[in-house]
Amino acid sequence: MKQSLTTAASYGPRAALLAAAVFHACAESEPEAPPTPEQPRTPPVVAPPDTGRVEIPLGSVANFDIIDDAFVDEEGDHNEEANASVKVGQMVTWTQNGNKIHRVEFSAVPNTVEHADSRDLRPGRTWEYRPPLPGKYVFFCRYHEYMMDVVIEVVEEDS
Ligand SMILES: [Cu+2]
Repeated sequence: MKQSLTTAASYGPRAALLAAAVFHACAESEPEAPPTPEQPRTPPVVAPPDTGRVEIPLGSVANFDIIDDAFVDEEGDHNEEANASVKVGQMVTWTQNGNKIHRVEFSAVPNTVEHADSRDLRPGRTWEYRPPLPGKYVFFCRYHEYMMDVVIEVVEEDS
């Protein structure tokens, strides 16, 4: 009994070392799996230059930047000083570069025009709107009372 215990003890560590050595050798000689035809690599996505700003949607004619806590027009004017002038059907956009949630709503639109609403705009989102009729459109942020009275003048398409 004593003999077999001694034998086991003397073989034990050696066996463990051997196993470790074999495992190590295997791990080192394991070749890197080459990409197979069955698993094609995803083509690289061409990312726009990272300016840290939300990209203005293609086709935008007038954009309002949303920051905390203002709408900023393309001249850099804020809130009630901000404005834009577009033609009927042209695309007006908003880029959400703030950290809060904002929500664009119209407080004044021409008669018969529906009061549009962006719903919640989280940071990084954009919203676009095409005024359907000429006239004066006024928008504000539902969540921030200091973000208000921004005017969009909309004129006939051919004027
Ligand atoms: Cu807001």
